[in-house]
Amino acid sequence: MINRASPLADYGWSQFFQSQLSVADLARFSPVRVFAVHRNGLDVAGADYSGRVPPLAGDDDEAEATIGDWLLVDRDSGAPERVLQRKSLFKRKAAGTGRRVQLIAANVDTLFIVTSCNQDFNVARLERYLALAREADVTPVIVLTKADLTDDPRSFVARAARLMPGLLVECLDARAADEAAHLKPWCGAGETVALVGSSGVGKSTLINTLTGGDIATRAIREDDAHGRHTTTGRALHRLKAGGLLMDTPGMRELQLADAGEGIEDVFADIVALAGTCRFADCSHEGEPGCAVRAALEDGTLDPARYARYRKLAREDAHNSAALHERRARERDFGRMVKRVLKEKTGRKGY
Ligand SMILES: Nc1nc2c(ncn2[C@@H]2O[C@H](COP(=O)(O)OP(=O)(O)OP(=O)(O)O)[C@@H](O)[C@H]2O)c(=O)[nH]1
Ligand SMILES: [Mg+2]
Ligand SMILES: [Zn+2]
Repeated sequence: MINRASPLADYGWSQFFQSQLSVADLARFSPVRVFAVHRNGLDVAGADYSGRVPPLAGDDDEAEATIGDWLLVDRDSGAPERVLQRKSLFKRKAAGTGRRVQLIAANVDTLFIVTSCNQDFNVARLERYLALAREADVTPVIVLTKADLTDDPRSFVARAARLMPGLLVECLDARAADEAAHLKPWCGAGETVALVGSSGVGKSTLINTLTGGDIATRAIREDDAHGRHTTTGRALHRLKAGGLLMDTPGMRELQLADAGEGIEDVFADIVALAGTCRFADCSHEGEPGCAVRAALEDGTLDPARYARYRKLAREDAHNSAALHERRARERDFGRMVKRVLKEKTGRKGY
């Protein structure tokens, strides 16, 4: 539960983070939220501390701070102490040949997966976004825009709702404030939302409607001008309903990396079916007693959906394998360095 008495709640602070602080932490550190990440520092803000702090170095990619993170900052020295455990985390395989993980955004509560009531509506793409949301531990909400341009918004809502049991779907005209108000339950004080969706579906329009300004379009242009890989700009914006909107270029480039669990969530029915095949390692390619084949043959499993699942799972396996390989290489290198240092210092008799 959010402590309304605390101005920190306005930045998204909640019991989840509060419970990570010891009495000693409280005496010495202030919690602050990361608003922007620069090469040489982090822009942070909190109830009684705001400014730029040096980046936090870690021996592992995930120890670094990203946008949306909560940090403890030493009230006297201004030095960052540690990143608090995250509620959720978006990450992706970094650009280039190396396959390091790049952190995109932390502590997002809700992901608005935006698509329109027209030919942009694409089940495979939506499933991909759903898997990313589930993998990041973020609640997905499908937002169907351009409801005003179709005669049949209900058929789009029905198709979206079928993607996953219990999935939340909203359908609206993104330009209309009274309709965007349907999204209020996820936009209130203490809440952090992010948006994904292809070009032209109305993300900027919706952001403008939800923030009551034109900051969204401006922020995007600034980011593009500075280059996507250097800075992320100021990426957290205040929503009219009191919450925060996270808008970073990284969100637009999300790929599946280590999203295995997210995929299994979205396709839980297929995973359950595969669990009833006679052989535990069934490849569903013609083994006897294969429940997946049987379901495809009797029409209870849609072959197109099964094909989309296989494609996502293959892509994920490929990304994850490359990732683990790189992590193992880095570990080996670290051990080698330690060994060499030890030998050296040993010889000198230290
Ligand atoms: N009629 C109608 N037009 C909309 C709606 N949402 C967006 N539009 C229009 O669709 C066009 C594209 O909207 P944007 O908000 O720029 O789309 P975007 O998702 O930000 O696109 P990118 O920035 O390229 O990723 C604009 O002309 C909007 O006015 C809607 O719900 N109804
Ligand atoms: Mg836009
Ligand atoms: Zn099988």
